[in-house]
Amino acid sequence: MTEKSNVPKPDATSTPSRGVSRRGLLTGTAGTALIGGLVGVGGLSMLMEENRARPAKAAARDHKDGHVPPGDLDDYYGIWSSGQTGEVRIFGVPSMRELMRIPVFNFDGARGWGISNASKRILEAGVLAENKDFVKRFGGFYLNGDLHHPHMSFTEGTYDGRYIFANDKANTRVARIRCDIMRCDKIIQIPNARDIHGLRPQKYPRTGYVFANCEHRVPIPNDGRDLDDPKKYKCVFTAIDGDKMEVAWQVLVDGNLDNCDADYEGKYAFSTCYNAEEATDLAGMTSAEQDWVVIFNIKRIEEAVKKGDYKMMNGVPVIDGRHGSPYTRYIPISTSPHGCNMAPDKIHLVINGKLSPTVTVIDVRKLDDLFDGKIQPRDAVVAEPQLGLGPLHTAFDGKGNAFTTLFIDSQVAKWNIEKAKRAYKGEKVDPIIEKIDVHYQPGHNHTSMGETKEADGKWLVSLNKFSKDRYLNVGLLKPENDQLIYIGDDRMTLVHDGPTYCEPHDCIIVRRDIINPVSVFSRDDPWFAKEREWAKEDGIELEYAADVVRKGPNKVRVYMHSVAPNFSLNEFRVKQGDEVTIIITNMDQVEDLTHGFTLSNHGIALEIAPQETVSVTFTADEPGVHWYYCQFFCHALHMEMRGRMLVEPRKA
Ligand code: CUK
Ligand code: CUA
Repeated sequence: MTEKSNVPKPDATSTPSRGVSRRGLLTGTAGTALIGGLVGVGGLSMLMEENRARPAKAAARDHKDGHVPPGDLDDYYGIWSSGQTGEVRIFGVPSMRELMRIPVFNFDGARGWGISNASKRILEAGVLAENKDFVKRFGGFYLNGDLHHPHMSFTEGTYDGRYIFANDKANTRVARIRCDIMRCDKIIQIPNARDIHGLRPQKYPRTGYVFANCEHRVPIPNDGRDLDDPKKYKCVFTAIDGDKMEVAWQVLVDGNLDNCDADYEGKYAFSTCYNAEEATDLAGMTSAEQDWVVIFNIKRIEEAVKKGDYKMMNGVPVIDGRHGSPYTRYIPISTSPHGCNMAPDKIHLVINGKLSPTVTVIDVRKLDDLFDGKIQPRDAVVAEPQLGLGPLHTAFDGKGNAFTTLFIDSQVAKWNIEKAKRAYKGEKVDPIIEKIDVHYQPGHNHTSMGETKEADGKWLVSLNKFSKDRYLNVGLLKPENDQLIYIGDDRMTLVHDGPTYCEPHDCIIVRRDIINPVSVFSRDDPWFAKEREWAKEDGIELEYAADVVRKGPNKVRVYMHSVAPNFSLNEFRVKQGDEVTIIITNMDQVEDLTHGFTLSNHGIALEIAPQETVSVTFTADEPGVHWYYCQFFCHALHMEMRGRMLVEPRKA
């Protein structure tokens, strides 16, 4: 049954076609023509169009001092993690302006993330069957995350602008963000693993695999067995198929895995590996002198999967890659190494010592011989310069130099890879070129395009864990301090301090031509495939809908669309206890004309992007009048963009 609303459907000819300007749109509909007369909206929007039309001067400037004048665009997208906040943030580099946040492992009331059906489908899919009951008490998904490592998909050794992948250490998940719409479209929880930490995409030939490290060892299956027998706990390295977002295979390892990276030939992946002792306390984990970097032989592992040399565990082929396995090699490194960074020269892998003042440089061209037994593991090491205290992560300028954060020294050391190799051979040469103070205690650092073959050596960001006295005192918790350093000439120059909310671990800096997001949804986007299915089933045209469709005694679907400043239904009627699904399509077609749908006292708020269809499902428990309104300021009559849900009491 379909109830008709009292709001006339706009006829097709009054709906503006794609490419129409905001001014054209605002003056083209009956409602806005009226408002134009009242408050001069037409004039205002014309002014906005003129403002925009001013040519951007970004191309002409080099922004060397980090200053991007008002109206200028940045040269790079900075993709920032947010640690325990659980989202991904987008910065402009070099301005360090925060441009946007992408909710992923968190709840976001502005975006309706965790409220809309689309976001819930994604979040709920990111829970393994064995944990479904457990997370029910949170509404069916985890409410927190710990997102350390956001990295873009690669094609042939450089960023390709398709996806950003990120880990959640808190709940053992991996997420994917579609760069065209800048939204998270998939989350998976990884079986057989605990607490995914290091994450890097395959660089060549393409991503392909997303490699993800299990950090904390547990029994597999973790069903109550071996509680008191930590020697039997296990850790796996996971390869995820980044196109399907499914686990492709896992490799059982000794120790526990920390950070990882991949080579430029598609042959090897690497992980730093600590706790060779397989202990469960700090003293035990650091008692031995030595841990490893584990080398994974991708071709051999793929062959093992093909020929069946694995155990199926929780639906995933698990290969035994512990010591003595043909699929891995363990190169000894001083105890508790941390960062794992492949250089853009495609040859050198840098392992950061953390507890040791050194970094270890491995020549990946020697790894074939290592796997063939022609050399010993340490023979792959070609340099081990001593840089300072607490080396955590290394970035590269593409000109043979490396930049290593020194956590304890609060410095970044710039050093030369060739010189370090000569020093390792015994020549009297100092590989360190320069050290710069950072404020304070840096973790990750990153250079512009630095983890790709297109590293351009312009910018370095040092992500410092403490800001101490660098900003106004804001109380108990201080911001972190992300510092921007110009590295395009002989000296490192600190140009900007940027406070960040807890706690970005890592970032990437991507040339702006590589990322090209859309401003308006395509009407056939899979993002709202489910809603299209419902509409088809109900014989509704989403784009012009103003319908209440009863699906059963306790089930109602409410379809509407929006054109600023109207919802096509300014009231609808349901019965107390109905399960109500509201499906709204934003028919505005100009960029930046986002609407919202907030239903008061129901905990419901949705973002509705231009040409997007959004839905939300809830139970109308409370009889009475409930206003819904648009919460994104979209029009001079934005405050009037609202309507009423009338809930009839159900007679007992
Ligand atoms: S880890 Cu945070 S400083 Cu999670 Cu990449 Cu090294
Ligand atoms: Cu639509 Cu405010």
